[in-house]
Amino acid sequence: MRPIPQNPPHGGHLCQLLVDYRRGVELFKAAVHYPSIMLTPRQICDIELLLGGGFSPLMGFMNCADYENVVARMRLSDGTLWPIPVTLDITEADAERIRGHRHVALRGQTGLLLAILTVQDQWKPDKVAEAEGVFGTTDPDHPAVGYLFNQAGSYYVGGTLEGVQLPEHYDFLDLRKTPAQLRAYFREHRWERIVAFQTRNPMHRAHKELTDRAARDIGGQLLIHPVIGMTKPGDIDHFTRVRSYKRLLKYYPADAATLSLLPLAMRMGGPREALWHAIIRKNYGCTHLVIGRDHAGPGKDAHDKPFYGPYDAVDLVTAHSEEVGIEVVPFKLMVYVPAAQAYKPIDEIQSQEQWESISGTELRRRLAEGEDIPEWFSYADVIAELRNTHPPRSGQGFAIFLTGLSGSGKSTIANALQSRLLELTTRPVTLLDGDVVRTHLSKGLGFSKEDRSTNVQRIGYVASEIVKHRGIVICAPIAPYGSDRAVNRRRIKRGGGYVEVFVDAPLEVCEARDVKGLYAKARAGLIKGFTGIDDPYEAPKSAEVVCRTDHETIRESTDKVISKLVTLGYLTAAQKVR
Ligand code: PPS
Repeated sequence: MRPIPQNPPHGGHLCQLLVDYRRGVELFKAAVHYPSIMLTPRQICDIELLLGGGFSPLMGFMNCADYENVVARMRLSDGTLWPIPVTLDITEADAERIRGHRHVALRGQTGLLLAILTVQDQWKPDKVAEAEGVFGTTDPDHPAVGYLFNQAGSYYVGGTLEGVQLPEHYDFLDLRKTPAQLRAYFREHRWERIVAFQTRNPMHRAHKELTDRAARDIGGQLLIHPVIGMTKPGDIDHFTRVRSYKRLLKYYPADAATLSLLPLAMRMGGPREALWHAIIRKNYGCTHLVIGRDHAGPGKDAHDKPFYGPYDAVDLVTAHSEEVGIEVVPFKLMVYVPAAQAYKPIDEIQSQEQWESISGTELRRRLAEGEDIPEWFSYADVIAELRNTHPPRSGQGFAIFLTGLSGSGKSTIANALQSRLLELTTRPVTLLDGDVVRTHLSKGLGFSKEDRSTNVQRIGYVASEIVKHRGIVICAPIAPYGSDRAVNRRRIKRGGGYVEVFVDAPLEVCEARDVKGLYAKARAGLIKGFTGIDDPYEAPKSAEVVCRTDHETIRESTDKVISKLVTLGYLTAAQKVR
């Protein structure tokens, strides 16, 4: 094992940018006269790491020279290794507003003053060069590239920071240690060799075994250092994860491991990000970092090809480990050997030995279907934490979204479904019928394209809240545009189930029914922009259920929807026959 360098560039000195009380009071007073910028959630994560010293030796948001060097050479302009741009992106309007000002007040989302930026420069970055240089791709499917192209402002402003206070948090306060606090903890406990474990996922027995081994191998202790700032979209929320890490921590021997939360906004930048993680952990006082296959990987591109090679991250960090002053501990994929009732690294498995493991996808499937998760895979109390916030589908909320022409039968099916669901389950069922919504939620809106979009997306928003709270909601607007339905589908699916039902009846049939006499008025030109007559209806192409109300009964249509809910797991078969 290589010795740890005595005087590493990131080791000793922490650039803590928070000022003392007196200076803080001065800055508060001065800030009244400065233009303000409200930081975005990602910038709030970045500023927390800057002010606390997690990004040492950075003294603020990068200026243009540092930025260009980092993009092109992975170094600041003074030659210090630094792989990821930490820039303050702003809109064109903000760039105009602060132009010529030497100081800018940086505020959190509630307006709280966090820091004063002493501006060095302002420039329009070449985002394509940044994407290629830092992430090796311009594919917007890469989360950081998508963010850069679609969300980040078009100007960057660089300068040094004087921090007034860290961004406010109200959760897990005892676990949010700054670099200085974590270093003090290590000193107090006489920990000298500390291996950090970086994660954005729940940890199970395989992780426990590998981290135990990592600490044993270096003859030191373990820091479980999960990222809770921003991770990959779709990840399990940090509240659930942290509760599960707290459960797991109890299984480590006393004084062998500690848990602290890292408010980092990940970029999913693969190798460069892994190197960044190493520098950050060095700043937090660690001597080693576990890095494995596809560390901080963003997944695959549109052609199903991984953005980075599986060991690019390990290779890049290993190549620079001496310069950073932190050693790489390779992540060993641990698998369970039933015959030995123990975990082993996969590369130590004999050819005749049987082994088992459960992938993340398989775990999610078992959670969704309420299936057993064996004790060898994870501790029961860790799984219980995940199940609390990830109930099986039969315990999740769901939305039935009926769409179709006026007179197609949406309201009739919606009412029938409501009665059936109230009969079959004991759960509350909300009905958001088109007409009813327009008398309350969307009162005042008309039938222009914009007003219809607003109306349909409002329904989607309310439905998503109901579903998130595990309720059942039936929506029945015309919802003529595919794009609005797609927005709703995405939004609702985040919290539970979404079943789109295309209530399909030919226009002639709807017109012949003309329940409200509106088609006749539309034909007579008394109503303008009537769906199906002189306004479009984009028929869904991938609805979960299609009901042909011109040749099936309401009972048949309702049964189809109920059967679909059973097949998808949102209702149990027992509920169906109740
Ligand atoms: S939309 O397009 O989804 O916002 O429409 P929605 O909120 O479902 O409202 C449709 C009901 O409003 C009546 N109505 C019209 N429909 C379509 N086009 C025009 N111009 C129009 N003007 C009034 C009509 O009764 C619809 O009721 P349903 O229940 O669909 O028959």
